[in-house]
This record gives sequence, structure tokens and C-alpha cells, in this order.
Amino acid sequence: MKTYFLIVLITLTSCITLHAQQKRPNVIVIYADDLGYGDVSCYGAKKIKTPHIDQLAKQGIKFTNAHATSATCTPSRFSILTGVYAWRKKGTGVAPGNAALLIDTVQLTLAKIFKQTGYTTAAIGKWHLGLGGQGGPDWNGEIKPGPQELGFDKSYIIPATLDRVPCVIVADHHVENLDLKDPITVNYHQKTGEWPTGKESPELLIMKSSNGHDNTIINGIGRIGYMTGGKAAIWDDYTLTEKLTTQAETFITANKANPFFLYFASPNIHVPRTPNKRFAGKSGMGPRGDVILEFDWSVGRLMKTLDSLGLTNNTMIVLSSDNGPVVDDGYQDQAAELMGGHQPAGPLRGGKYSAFDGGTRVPFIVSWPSAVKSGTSDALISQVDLIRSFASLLNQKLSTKQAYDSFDMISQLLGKSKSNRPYLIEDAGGLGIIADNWKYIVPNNAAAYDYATKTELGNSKEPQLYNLSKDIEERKNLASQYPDKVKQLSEKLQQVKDEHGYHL
Ligand code: NG6
Ligand code: CA
Repeated sequence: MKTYFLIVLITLTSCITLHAQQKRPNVIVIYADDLGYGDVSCYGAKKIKTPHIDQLAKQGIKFTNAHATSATCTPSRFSILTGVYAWRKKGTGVAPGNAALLIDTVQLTLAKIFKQTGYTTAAIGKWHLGLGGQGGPDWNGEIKPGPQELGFDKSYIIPATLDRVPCVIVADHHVENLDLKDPITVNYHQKTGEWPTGKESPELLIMKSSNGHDNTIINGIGRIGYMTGGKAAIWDDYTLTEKLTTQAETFITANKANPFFLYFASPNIHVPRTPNKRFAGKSGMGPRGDVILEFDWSVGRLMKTLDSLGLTNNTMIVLSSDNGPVVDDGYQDQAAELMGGHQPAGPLRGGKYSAFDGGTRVPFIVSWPSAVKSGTSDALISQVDLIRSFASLLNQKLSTKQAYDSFDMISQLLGKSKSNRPYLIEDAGGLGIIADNWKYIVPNNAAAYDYATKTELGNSKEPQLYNLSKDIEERKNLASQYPDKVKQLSEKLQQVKDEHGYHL
């Protein structure tokens, strides 16, 4: 009874003090995979048109200096959901498909912020944060803990990436369509079962690898990791986006009468790029362009669903990407050959995996028609800030021990302020820090260039300092010219690291 009154009280207080006397908005985070700063037309792409994303930007705020926390997927997702930098915790790099859940279930999450104030919450799409307790998930039994233990009422996810086994959907705590007479086995070290691999039987492949991706062949595509069994549960690559989008629409429709939070993590535009036949060949840029069209279409589907339910005005949509773009990420899909002058990272240097801004500076659009005026914002903001910003919007007080890397940027998200985050940290294996438009990349010994993905990784044994306001391309290293600046930024970074620990 006591808890009931407490919940009522919290809910009432949130309603009363909510900004702009709004009804609590529905919130949808649309999180693309590997979508670059220059991949959508409202951010300058000329070769490709993304009308639905452009419409969102037109009715909302287009941020030009917003960042994922990391240049790869798992750490960015860890941070957006927890408000804590992944580089503080070991084992948060790109996770294999059979990793155990990487987020402690006692930790505060973005989903819990909403759930605690009475929202219905769902995670639909790509997860890639591990599942199950120590030892990983039991694919043939109850898969737990996972999103539902982290504040999502419902989950409908692909466990890791499109190119990692097992290629099955986990619906709440179970593999969807699993026939228990055909159990799933997964192994990331050695072959399990008899299913052919890309290495042994390349003649069976419909998409050849350019790097790795030569373990078990699923649907004619070599993947990372070995699996066998679960035949009836294997997803269809060409209709997966549609299936996930339909799930999202069903969730929105079922919850139209009450506030909901949807984390819609699209598997697009990650490899293997397998556009639905509706989009195949439509971009003129090969499968990479086609899956950008497909992603845009799925965004449009969600927007139309909101429209048809009369929910557009009071739904806040945040659209972004988990890291920057990559052209050849391990399959021969002609992405590079058919680029035709398209610049996936726009004016930025580097891309996915890179310490240059192309690694983490990504499209970031906020739309909430009844509360947010349209415009653009150059405020420096990080995805790690969503958790404290939404806590603030919903009047939840967080302790300093919770989501400690997150800043309350709700005024910026609502277009009421354009002031920068005091500093922002980028993680691409090594760390970099931005403050007042200066960027410092810590010296490290890792390779400067990745020949497989043709990416400038931004690593150097020398300290690097760039003036982003004059040199957005990070071409002119000013470290030796401004040693004080280097010292100041390096000390700030060390202080942030020391505050809560680190492993990088
Ligand atoms: C790399 C994969 C790449 C992609 C990436 C993770 C190879 C050669 N490359 O190891 O294809 O899966 O991991 O991408 O296997 S992410 O967006 O999920 O971080
Ligand atoms: Ca990614």
C-alpha cells in the first residue's frame, strides 16, 4: 500500500512540474547501426534521399555536434543505456553473440527511468550487450537476465549483430520459433555441429567475405561464430527490418493510451547488408545505399503509425546512430565501388573504429512537435546524456552514484539552450577529449590505419590537438604549438578517469 502511494505521489509530482505543462510525452529512441554523419540527406548527403529522417529534422532539431560515446557498437549501447562510459568497465568491447549480460541488473538504466514513472517500455531490435548470467545465455531455455531485467517490460531483439550467430530473435526470455527437438548450440572458439562454414565451403556463399566472416553459413552468408540447430528459428535477413518495424508498430498501437518508451535499435545499416526486395537496387549505390533507404522507410513507418493514432504531437523521437560509418566492413558487397562520390562521414575524418570525429559524431535529431520548435543546434552533446536529461524531464532525482557520466542536457534537447557540454570523451580503443572546440587525442601505439576497412584510425604515438572550430577535418595537429592546451585537456581527461575508475 505504502509503495502504491509513493508511486502515485512520484507520478503526480512529475506531471505537475513537467516542462511546458506538457502531458508526459511518449519517447522513442531510434538507434541506427553504423549510420554516418553524412549518410542522410538532411546532413548533406546528395546521392541518397532520406525523406522521413529529413521530415523529422524539419519538424525538430538537427544537432550538428552530437556524439555516440564510442566508435563501435557495444560500448556506445552500454553508455546510452546506463549513463556510464563503457571504458570504465572491462569487457565492454564489441561482444560475441554468446556473451553474458554486460550491464549489472542493479544498475540504473534509461529504461528504468521511464518504468519508474509509470511508462510501458520496450526494447526492439539490435541488443549486442550480452544475455544471461555468467557463462552466457541458455538458448534452449529461459534467457535471463536481459533487457527485461534492466527495465524493459518487453523485448524483441537480435542478440548481437547481423553478422554474429545465433541468427535468431529472442522474444522476451525465449528464442522465437524454437523447436526444442532441434536445440541450438553456439560456439565462438570452434565449429559445433555439421553446418558448413564459409572457410570450408565458400562455393555455398551468396555474399563473399572480404575479411573474416567465414564461420557458420546462415542463409548463404558466412557469419562470425559457429552455430547449429534451431533451424525453424533462424531469421530471414531480407525481411528482418520489416519484422522488427512491425513489432514496434504493434507496441506503439497497444500502448497508445498511456505513455510509452520504445528503444528501437534498427539492425540497419550494419553488414551483411541485405535490403528487402523493395529497396534492392533502388539507391544506385549498392546494398549499403539500399539499406539506408530501408532504414529511412522504417523510420517513416513509425512516424505514420504515430500519425494514424494521433500521437505525433506528444511523442518525442530521438534518432541517432551507435557509431560512425564504414564502407567495407568485411563482405564484398560493392559498397566502395558504387559509392559514386557519396561521403558517409560528411566532412569528418575517419569513421567507425576511428578516434577522429567520423567515429563518434553522428546524426542526432530530436522531434517533439508540441514542445520543441524546429531548428538546428551546434551544442556539444553525448548520447550518454539521455539518461539524466530524461530523468530531469520526468523530475526524477538521481544520486551522484547513478549515471555519473551523464549530464542533464534537457534544455538543449528541447531547444531552449545551445550551450555545450563542458567536455566530451570519445572512445575508439584509445581516448580523446573535446572541450571548447579543442580536441585532444591521447598518444597510443595502436595502428594508425586499418587496411581491411580502409579507415584512418586516428591513433598516433604523438599527442594530437585539433581546433575543431577551424579544422573540422582534424588535419592540422597543433599539439606542439599549444602545449598548455594539451596539458589542460590531458589533465581534465585524467581527472574524469580517476573520478570513477577506468580500464583504458
Ligand atoms: C568486427 C567485424 C565487423 C563488425 C564489427 C562490429 C570482422 C572482420 N569485422 O570485428 O564486421 O561486426 O566487428 O560492429 O569480423 S559493431 O557495429 O557491432 O560494433
Ligand atoms: Ca555499430
